[in-house]
Amino acid sequence: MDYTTKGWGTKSVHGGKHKDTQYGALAMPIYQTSTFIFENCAQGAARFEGTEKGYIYTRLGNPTSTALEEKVALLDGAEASLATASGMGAVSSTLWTLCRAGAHVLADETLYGCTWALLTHGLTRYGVEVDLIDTSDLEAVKAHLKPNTVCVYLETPANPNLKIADIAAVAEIAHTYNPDIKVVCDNTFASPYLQSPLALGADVVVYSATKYLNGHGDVIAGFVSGKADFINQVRMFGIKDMTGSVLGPQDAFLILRGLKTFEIRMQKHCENCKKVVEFLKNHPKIEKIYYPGLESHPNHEVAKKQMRDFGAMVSFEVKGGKPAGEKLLNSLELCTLAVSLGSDETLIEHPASMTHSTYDPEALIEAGVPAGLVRLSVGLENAEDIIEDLANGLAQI
Ligand code: LCS
Repeated sequence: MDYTTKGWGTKSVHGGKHKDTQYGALAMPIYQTSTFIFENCAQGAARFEGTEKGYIYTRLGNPTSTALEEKVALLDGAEASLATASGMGAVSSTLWTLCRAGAHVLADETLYGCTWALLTHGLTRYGVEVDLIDTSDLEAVKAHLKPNTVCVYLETPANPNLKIADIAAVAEIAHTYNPDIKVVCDNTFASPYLQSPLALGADVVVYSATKYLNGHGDVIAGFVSGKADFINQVRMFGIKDMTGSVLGPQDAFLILRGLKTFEIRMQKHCENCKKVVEFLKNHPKIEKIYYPGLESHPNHEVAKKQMRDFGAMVSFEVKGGKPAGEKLLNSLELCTLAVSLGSDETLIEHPASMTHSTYDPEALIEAGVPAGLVRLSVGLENAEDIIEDLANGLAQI
C-alpha cells in the first residue's frame, strides 16, 4: 500500500511495514545478527558488487533498521533515510561525506554544542574551512557563499535559543549561487511532524532521534534523510568507512515502537508547551522567553509559515540571571534536571554550563545564548502539574 498520501497517524503506525511471510509476526522482529549467510561465493561477491540485493553485514544494513528507515523516509517525504547510532553519528557521517580538504562549510553560529565543536575544532583540523554566521540573516548567507562552499548547515529551531531560519529562502540563495551546494537542516527540535525541510528546499535532513522520534528517553540514535543516491553515499562511505556509526537492531525496534504514537505525542507536547509558555509569559520573575509561537519572537512569521506548530521547547531567562536560574533548576521536583529533550518526561537544563559548554564564552554570546538561559523540554505529563512545579521552583528564588 502507498502511504505517502495518508495522515500522520497512519504513516507513523504503518510506514515501513514488512509482512513477515515466515511466521506472520505483527510487530517487526529484531534481527539481532551481526552478519548474513551467503548461499555461495558467487552470491557473496554479487552482494558486495551490488548486482544482487540482500543483506551482507549489519553495519551496511539490517532488516529491522530497514523497516525503521523506510518509516522515517515516509515521515520526511524523502526518497531514503539512514539510521545512525546517534544524532552526532548522523551529523558527522553527513559532513564527512560532503567535505574534503579545501571545502568550505557555511554554518549557523547557533548549533547544538557538539555540532559546533565538530565544525570548529574537528573538521578544521582536516583542512575544511568553516564560517559561522546567522542564517536568519539572508544577506549574511548571500555574502558568505564561496566557490568552494559544499554545504550550508543550519538548525531551525536552533538549540538552545529557538532561533528560526527561513529554510526555503536559505535554500533558494544557496542553490542559485551553486546548485551543487547541499543545504543540510538539523530538524531535531521540530521533528518531521512539525516541519518538512526537504519540501521547503533543503537537500538533507539530519536528526538526533534520541529526541522526539524515539520520544521515550531510552535510546541514542540519529537519521539522515534525502535523495536516495546521497543517502547511499552516506551509508557506503560516511558510515561504512568513516564513522561506523550504525544503529543496532534493538534500538531500531525501540524507535519503531516509539514512532507508533508519534502524532499523539507531538500534539500533546505542543499543547502542553503552549500552556507552559502562557504561564511563564505572565510570571513576574521571568525576564525573557524564547519560543517561536510568541508574536514577540523575531522570526515568528517565518515559523508560522514553515512549521505546522511551534514545538515543545521553550527557553527563558529568569530575573537575576544565572544564579536565579540555578536556584530554579535546583528547586524543581517534577521537571527533571537533565540534558536531552523530546522525551516523555519534562527535562530542564542550563545550556551555557551543559549542552553548550563546548562553546567559547564569547562565541556563546555571539550565538545569542546568554549565561543565564534555561532550556525546558516540555514533556507529556499533565500541563497543570508541570506548571505547578515551575511555580513552586520560581517561588524559591
Ligand atoms: N542535533 C541537535 C539539534 C541536538 O540537540 C543533538 C543532541 C544532536 C544533534 C546530537 O544528537 P545525539 O548524538 O545526542 O543523539 N542534543 C542534546 C541536547 O540538547 N541535550 O543533550 C543532547
